[in-house]
Amino acid sequence: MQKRILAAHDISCVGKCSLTVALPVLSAVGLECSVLPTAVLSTHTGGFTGYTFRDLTEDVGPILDHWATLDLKVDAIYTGYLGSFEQLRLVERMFEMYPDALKFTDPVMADNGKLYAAFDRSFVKGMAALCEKADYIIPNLTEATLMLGEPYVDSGYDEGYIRDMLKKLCAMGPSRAVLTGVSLEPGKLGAMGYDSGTDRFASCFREKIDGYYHGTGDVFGSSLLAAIMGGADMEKGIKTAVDFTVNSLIRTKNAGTDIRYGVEFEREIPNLIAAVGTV
Ligand code: PXL
Repeated sequence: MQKRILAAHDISCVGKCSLTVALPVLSAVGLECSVLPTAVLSTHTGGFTGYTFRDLTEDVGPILDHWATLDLKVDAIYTGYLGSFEQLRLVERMFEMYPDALKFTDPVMADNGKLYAAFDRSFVKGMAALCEKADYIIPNLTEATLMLGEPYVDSGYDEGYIRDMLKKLCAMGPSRAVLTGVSLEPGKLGAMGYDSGTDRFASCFREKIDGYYHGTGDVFGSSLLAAIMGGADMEKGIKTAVDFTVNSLIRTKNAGTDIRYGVEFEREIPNLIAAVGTV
């Protein structure tokens, strides 16, 4: 039977990120991607001004009420950018509705040491509480330090620091955590993860592509979830997602695309399908 993911993220109409990345990436490997749109924006909030923002919090409760009347089989819940503090509670309710689903949470709220435009410190606490209930979390270094109440360090750390942070993230509740945007040597960037069930770390690093490309975390997260649903262990999942992300970034850079408009991942999809196999 086809596996179903429920993806709770915003729709940014222009500037590829969140649902406009999760839908094509998860669908391409044969997964059904059902959506819970958290907000509709004319563009994402990074690098643009004057964007519209329609918070869909009022619709989320009734959507979940309706789903509760259906006999939905849900294999994974993928949460990302949430439109309001209240939605954190609603997502927890969705977690409770589908106890057997893999709860895969990207605590989207910050990057480069800074919270995104729509969020404040109280949201960080709420997101940390949601992560406690998830099975698999994929924060970047900024989000991880915010949730752990530690100062943000953007360079000069070592592998021990990252391993320690991964263990602390798993101690919050999830059995697996992957940190993105990790750099242990100049010119290299990648991700490192920890599986507390097997007590094993996994990582993959590639050449650092200069420039801050919006939506990169969503390209990574969607491809990691695709690989996991295809049966990959953490090591293979991280490698698949880092390769998909970096190869897409190289295409974007070579095309000279404005970095705000997102990553050119579409033409890398055949390689992702080859890596993941049939889900
Ligand atoms: O890619 C993360 C993201 C998702 N959705 C919206 C955003 C951002 C990052 O800025 O603004 C609306």
